[in-house]
Amino acid sequence: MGRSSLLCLAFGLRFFFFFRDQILEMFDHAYGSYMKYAYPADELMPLSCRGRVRGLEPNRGDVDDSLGKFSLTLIDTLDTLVLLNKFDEFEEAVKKTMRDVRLDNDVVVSVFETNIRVLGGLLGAHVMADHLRQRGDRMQWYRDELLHMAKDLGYRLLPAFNTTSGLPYPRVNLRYGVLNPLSRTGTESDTCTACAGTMILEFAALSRLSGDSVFEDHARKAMDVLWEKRQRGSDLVGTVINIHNGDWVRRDSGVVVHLVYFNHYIAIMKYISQPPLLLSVHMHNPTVSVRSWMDSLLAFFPGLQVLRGDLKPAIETHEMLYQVTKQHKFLPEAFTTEFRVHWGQHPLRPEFAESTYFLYKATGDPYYLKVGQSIVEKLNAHTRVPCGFAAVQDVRTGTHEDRMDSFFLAEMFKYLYLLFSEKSQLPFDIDDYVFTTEAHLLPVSLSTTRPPCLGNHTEDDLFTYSCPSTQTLFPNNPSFAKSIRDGYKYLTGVGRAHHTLPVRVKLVAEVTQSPEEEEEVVPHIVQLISPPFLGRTVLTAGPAKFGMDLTRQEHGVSQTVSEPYSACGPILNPEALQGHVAVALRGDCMFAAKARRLQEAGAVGVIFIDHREGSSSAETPLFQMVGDGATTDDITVPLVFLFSQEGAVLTSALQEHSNVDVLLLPKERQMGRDRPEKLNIRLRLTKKEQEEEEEGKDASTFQLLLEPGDGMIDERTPPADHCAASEEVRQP
Ligand code: DMJ
Repeated sequence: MGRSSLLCLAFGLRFFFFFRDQILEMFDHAYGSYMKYAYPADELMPLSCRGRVRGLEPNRGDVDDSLGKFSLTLIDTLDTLVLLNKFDEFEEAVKKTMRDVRLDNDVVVSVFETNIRVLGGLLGAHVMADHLRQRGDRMQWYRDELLHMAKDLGYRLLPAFNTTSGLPYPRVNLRYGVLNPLSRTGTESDTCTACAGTMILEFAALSRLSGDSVFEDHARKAMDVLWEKRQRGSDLVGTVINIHNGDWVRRDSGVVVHLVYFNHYIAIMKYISQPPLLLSVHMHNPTVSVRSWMDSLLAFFPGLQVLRGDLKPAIETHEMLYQVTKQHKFLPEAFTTEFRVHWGQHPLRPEFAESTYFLYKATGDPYYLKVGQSIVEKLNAHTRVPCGFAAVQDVRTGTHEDRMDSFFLAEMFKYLYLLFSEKSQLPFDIDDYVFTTEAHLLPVSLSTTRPPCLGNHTEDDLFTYSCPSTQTLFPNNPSFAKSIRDGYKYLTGVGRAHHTLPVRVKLVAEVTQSPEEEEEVVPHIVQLISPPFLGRTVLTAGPAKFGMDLTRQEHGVSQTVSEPYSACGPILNPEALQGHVAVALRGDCMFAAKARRLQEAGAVGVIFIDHREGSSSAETPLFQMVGDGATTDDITVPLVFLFSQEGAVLTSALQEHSNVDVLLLPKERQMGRDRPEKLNIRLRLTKKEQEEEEEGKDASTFQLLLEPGDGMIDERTPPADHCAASEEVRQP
């Protein structure tokens, strides 16, 4: 080995050790804070430095259904302690669990959350305790107490399956079950698909470890019902199902549905995956996307794709997610297809770290260590507080929320620690275990099914190389992952994108807004100038980086709404658009594509209106629309963007008055602001109209005269004393 290789190796090892130590220190801070300030409560409130006890804190709705007064965070953390080689702490924590935790609580809990966090936590911890016991140096006193607790909990969850269909109720009372009059639950009629279909992992493990098949039988039946209810044409399932008759309540289908049978996977790849995006579709009409935003939970999917051996889309989607974290620091709970924040909360979710770990395992590409490093650094820099780590209330402001969910300890630290650990540094062979939904570790040997790598592949099997192997997937091409990632480098608009993406749905950043960007966004306006607005209604607008440069010339004409409103298909009302400014809804396709189509149809400008309900320029920073990565020189009409509240002012004006004349121009050139005389518009009824009016006819025409005078222009809503000019206006 040459000197430079040795230096690289030494540097690499130091890099590894440094981050592993840092992760251990962070874990100690998080777990130590929970034990010190919160235990035996379910969760830590890291800002108040105390435990969250259900009933004593303001009710947060569904999210509180995870809290069963069973020291949730302690149980969820048990097997993490073993993985992190904290055996003393594990032994102590198991003893505390046995001594303090009660399951017979009169509390209504979520069946799904209790299954993945508590049942899964107890099973994972039992497997670890058993492993240590068998090694012979620890836990010799252990008598399967955790497995007994798991079985007890399993029996407490079973009443949920007491429905005609076999699909479980979403909630259960730990003491009274579902149908007991004291249970305070059992009125629900539907549940989420993942809630019904993913119980099988923990329930089957419980049956196989305890020897009692009742758990597996019930969970399998629920899974079979979902399979029966799948849409046969697409092989997709909806997201919410009626537990009594098995009818779909919500037919949108997305990857947050954790049911990924082979056929479902194929269907997801066919309809939902549009690398790098994953877009929910309608299960019966799967070529139609049902929303234009993605939620952060989908970040687990690249990891699952790695396990499926389907690396390319995994790399693409993960890279897209990484770009989003670069723009917003963390994955917001929901973000649009244009990578803007749809819902800004970030409750320290682990899915992105999870996928990063699996991609590193599959590719060995140090790039993923860098991604891990950025996760660690951002957690420390932006979420660490004196009593733990606090969720982010809004990634746009960085404000904290007083919560540290148990999955932060159960999952985040496992995946980060594994990412920076050599196999030999782990207390067991990690490849002998599967990760549950909550990252609890169950032995692969519990499975009676054939190992996936030995399956027979049919010609239809698109993913012949199950189980990732860098050798078979990209032989002699160590930069395979990089070559895929490079196509997504500027996806979110941080940096520049001047290339076409090799993806089914072409998508690059359409907006620029982030602080990293070099250009300032010049505020524009849409000024309504025809009667009765007379320039007093001024709507703040965002400019476009392509199309007519409005800083050089302004544009004024009346407008018409495009058909279809999204302007993503053939334009159906070209006659109406001729010579008018078109109004079109944002979403479904690129701004540039809409503009091109409307220009071709004869529109002389386009006002885009945001599709996110309630958005406004008062609350959302303005951005600049950019092109689609290809040349936009052919687009010559002026383009501006209105948030939906401002858009609503415009569309209701259009509804009331068939033609509304507008000016599109930079805000600093607003008509009448500095030069009021220029917009002192007086309306005179023509002589003809006066005559007709006298005859009782309503056939008003207007004559607009610009006169020097004392008229003043207000923004949006004029005060009453500025109505003088409009008093002369008659509605047509
Ligand atoms: C975890 O509790 C589980 O991974 C669940 O399936 C999804 N949500 C959280 C983590 O975000």
